[in-house]
Amino acid sequence: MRLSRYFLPTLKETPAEAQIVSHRLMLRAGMVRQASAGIYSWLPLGFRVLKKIENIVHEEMAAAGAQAVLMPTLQLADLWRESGRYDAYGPEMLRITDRHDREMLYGPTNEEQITQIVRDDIRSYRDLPKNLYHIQWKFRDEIRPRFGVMRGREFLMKDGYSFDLDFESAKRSYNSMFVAYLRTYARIGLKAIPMRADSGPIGGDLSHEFVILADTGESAVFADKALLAMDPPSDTIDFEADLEPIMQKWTSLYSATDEKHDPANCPVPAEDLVEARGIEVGHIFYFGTNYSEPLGCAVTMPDGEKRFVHGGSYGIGVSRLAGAIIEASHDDAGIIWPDAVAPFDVGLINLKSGDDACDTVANDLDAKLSTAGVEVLHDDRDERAGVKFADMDLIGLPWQLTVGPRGVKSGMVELKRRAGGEKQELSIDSALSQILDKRA
Ligand code: P5A
Repeated sequence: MRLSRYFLPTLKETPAEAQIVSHRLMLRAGMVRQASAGIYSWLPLGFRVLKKIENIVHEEMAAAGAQAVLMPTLQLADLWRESGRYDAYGPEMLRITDRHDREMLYGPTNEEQITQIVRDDIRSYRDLPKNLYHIQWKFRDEIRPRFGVMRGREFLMKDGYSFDLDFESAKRSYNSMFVAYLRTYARIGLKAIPMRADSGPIGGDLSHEFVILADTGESAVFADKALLAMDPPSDTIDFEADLEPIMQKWTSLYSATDEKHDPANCPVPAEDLVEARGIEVGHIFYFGTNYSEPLGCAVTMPDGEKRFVHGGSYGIGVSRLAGAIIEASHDDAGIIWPDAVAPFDVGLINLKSGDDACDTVANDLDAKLSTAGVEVLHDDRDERAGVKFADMDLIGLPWQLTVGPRGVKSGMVELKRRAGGEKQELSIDSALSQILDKRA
């Protein structure tokens, strides 16, 4: 992609309305623009990151046996009256009336909608378990939307729902999502810690939130340092196997947010306790028959008995993650994307666009990398070197490959790794093979 044609409206000035670094950097790097309070448009660079995160989520959900669907954003108020949440949800719910005076709402979550689908189409115990999810926009009329996409009113969530015959089977579904979440965050390049949580408006009696550590996180978290040192479950994990041992391993070590942490009763000695700041990037719930009973979602057992299904729901804050990654990975110059979610792999800088020798080398590098499947953002603009380097650092692509008039004479280019900042003078071929090797 040539930067001269790309829509990348970077800003030099720090926008005054942005209080936290991810919000500032997302605006400055031209990733998002605010449409109204807590509602954002995603521009090309930001949208690419969102899609990268979504792809990882889709792959990990598939590995764990969940199936993708797509439910609407608008739901019928009557469905929420059946569950009893229409009134209980309060002013956070955006309520809408259509031309026929039918009351509707912009979904803040989809427990009711998915339960209706399963209620209408699943009749027999033989059809369970099922695990269905979608990635869809949500709306919650937060009283104080802030921190950009981290606490929006409209935000993108992966929300999944499991349906099982009994607690044991539902716990297996819960465990598989727990493990899938650990893997998802690890693949994105984040260290996520599970914490025992309250279930809030979703309800139920078993719940964990997943918190990533970042100095600028909203809440204080306390954890056994051994938990922080744990490696995520391997990517060859068998989701058919009993995952309870992994679950136990991850939940037996102490972790708590500040609301739950009681220094007087903390089981971890002070020298083993880490205090950090965190951002909630996921939350999972087991709520038994809380939705299936009021909505009448039951299956017929072999003896003809009707049984209400046991449910769980599993959320990942997809749009929040874009901000959370930046909170966890940036420096004074800008964003430092983890390779897995970077909007492009390589920023190719031509220091002297219009110069034949530079253009030939830059175009050739662009073509070779692109052919090899490397995503290149090629800065072919007629701008000063300082502007080009500053923009590249700001948008944070993992590699910067610079072609300049002095180097090309002797067939040399400069390769910089954005994380760490090491620079190397290399021949064109070795620069290419370094980038390709690192990806392999
Ligand atoms: C689980 C899936 C639920 O809604 N129902 C379906 C359950 N859980 S949750 O904790 O309320 O939300 C799941 C994740 O969504 C992100 N999130 C937000 N992201 C941006 N702005 C918001 N206002 C917002 N609210 C929730 C969080 O990452 C949360 O863990």
